[in-house]
Amino acid sequence: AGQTTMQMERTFIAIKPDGTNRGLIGEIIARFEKKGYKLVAMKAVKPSKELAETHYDALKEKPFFGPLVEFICSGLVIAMVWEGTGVVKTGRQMIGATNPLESAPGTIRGDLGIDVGRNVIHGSDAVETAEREIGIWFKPEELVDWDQTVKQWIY
Ligand code: RTP
Repeated sequence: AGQTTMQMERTFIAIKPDGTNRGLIGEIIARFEKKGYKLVAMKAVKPSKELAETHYDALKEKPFFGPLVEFICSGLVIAMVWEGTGVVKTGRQMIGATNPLESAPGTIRGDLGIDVGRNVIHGSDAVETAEREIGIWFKPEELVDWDQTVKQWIY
């Protein structure tokens, strides 16, 4: 009785090397925390070429694929899984349009960037994509099962 074991929606969020270099890690995490989402996994990695290529597999025919992979592997990435109602779609709204020149003020890219190749952050574009990306970046046991009871009334 009581608590159901319903699996909440999850998304994969990554702060890209430009974001970590510029000292934006705390700012970005704070936005997801304050919105009311729950952090269930996080790690700092300098991705291998294989990891970056797998992650961006859908873009492998694009002219910017090589430079994109090289950029993602060039420095520190903060890989995270965030959980909560509508987190995939709302996370994308919080991130803003791919091109920071077109993303609205108030969004992460709209507030913090100007270059499409250096757009600070990645967020999964669909629930299925999120599941795939979480599986690429994390082992199942790295997803933390923890209780946010004290703050549950916020949600
Ligand atoms: P992301 O996957 O990183 O959240 O970005 P997105 O869905 O908004 O954009 P997508 O089209 O999937 O592109 C992935 C990343 O590739 C880089 N990109 N560069 N014209 C270009 O040089 C170009 N276009 C896209 C961006 O870093 C983009 O986030």
